Amino acid sequence: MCQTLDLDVSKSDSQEAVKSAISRRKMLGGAAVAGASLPVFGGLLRGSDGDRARAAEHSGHDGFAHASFAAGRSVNHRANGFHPTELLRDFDYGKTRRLASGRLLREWEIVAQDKEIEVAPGVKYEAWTYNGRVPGPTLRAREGDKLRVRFVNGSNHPHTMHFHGIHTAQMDGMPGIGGGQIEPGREFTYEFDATPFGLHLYHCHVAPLATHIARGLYGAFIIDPKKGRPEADEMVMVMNGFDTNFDLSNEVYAVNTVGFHYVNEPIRVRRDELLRIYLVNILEFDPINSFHVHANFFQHYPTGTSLEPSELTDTIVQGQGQRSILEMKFPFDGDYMFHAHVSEFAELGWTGFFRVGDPRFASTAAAAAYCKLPWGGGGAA
Ligand SMILES: [Cu+2]
Repeated sequence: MCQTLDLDVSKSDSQEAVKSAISRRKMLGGAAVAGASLPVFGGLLRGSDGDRARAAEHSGHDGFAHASFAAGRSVNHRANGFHPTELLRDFDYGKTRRLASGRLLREWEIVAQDKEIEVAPGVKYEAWTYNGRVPGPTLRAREGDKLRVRFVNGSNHPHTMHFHGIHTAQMDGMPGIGGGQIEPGREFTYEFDATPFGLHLYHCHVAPLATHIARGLYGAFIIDPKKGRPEADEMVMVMNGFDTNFDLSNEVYAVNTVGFHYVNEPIRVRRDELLRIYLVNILEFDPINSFHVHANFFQHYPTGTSLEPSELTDTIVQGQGQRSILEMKFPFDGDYMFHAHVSEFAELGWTGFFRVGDPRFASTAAAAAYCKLPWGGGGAA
C-alpha cells in the first residue's frame, strides 16, 4: 500500500502536544538528507479491502481509495459542525427587508467563537471561527444593497470584521478606527453599501494579523452585479492552510479547510452545465497559491469586477487576498483533478476531483492512480 505519514495528534487535546507535531519542512529536509524516497505527506491510502470498506463507509461512496494523512481514518465533519461538500454551495443572503427608500437591507449576525476543528484525519487545530465554521459563511448581496453586519465577539481574543469593498474608515474593521477592535464579550455593527460588484472577502484585522487570519477568521463576500450573471452551478472555494504546530509554516493545505476532502468526496457536477467557481486565496505564510484544473480550460474574471473575462486558461496564481471567478463546462463524463499548481501544496492536501456526469462512468481508480505517483508510494501496492 502507499506509504502514509501519520500525523496522529488525536491523543493530544492540549495545544502543547499539537505543537510537538512534526514540522513538514523539517521532515522534508530530513528525508532529503537520509536519501530516502520522497516523503509522502499526501500519500493516499490504498489499503486492504477492509480498509477500503471502512474508508468508503466514512466517506459515503465506495470503490474510491481514501486520501488522508493517517491511514484508514477520516475527518469527523459532525464534530467540526460543518462539511466541506455543503460549504461549496452554501450562500448566506442574510435577512432582508425593503427600506422606505426602496433599497434592500440585508442583515447578518456573525459570532466569533474559539473552536477545535479537525483539518485532516487526526489533525486537530485550535481554530478561531466566524459562526463556528472555517471558512466563515459566504455572505452574498446584490450591488447597491444596504448591508448591516452585527458582529458579536464570543471568543477569548479581540477581533474585528474587515470587509474588502468600498466604505468609510469607521466601518473598516481596523483597530483604532470606528468601533476599533472588539473585545471578548463585546459587539459592533458594521454598516455599508454593497459596492463594487465582484468577489471579495472579509477577515479579522487585529494584530498579530497573520495569527488572526491563519486561525480561521475569514470568509468569502460576493456582491452580484445588478443584472446578475448567467445561470450556473455556483460554488465557493476558499484556499487555506493550517500551521498545526505553530512554527509559522503550514502543514496542511486545502480548499475549504479539510485536506484532500474533494478527493475523498469528488464534487458532483453535470456535463455541459456552466460551472462558476468563486475562488478566494486567504493562505497565510506562503506568498502564492494557485488553482489548476485538468483536461479543461476556464474563463477567468479577476476579482469578478468585470462581466468580460480576461483570459481563457487552465491555471491561475493568486497572492493572499486575491480572488477570481472561474467559469467552465465539462464536455466529457469522468473524474477530473483540480489542485494547486504548487506541487508541495497539492501533496499536503490541496487536491480534489470533479466528478462529471453519470457516476457510473466515473473513474473509481482515479485516486488509486494518484497513489502511484512517486510521492504516493512509488506505486507499490
Ligand atoms: Cu482576530
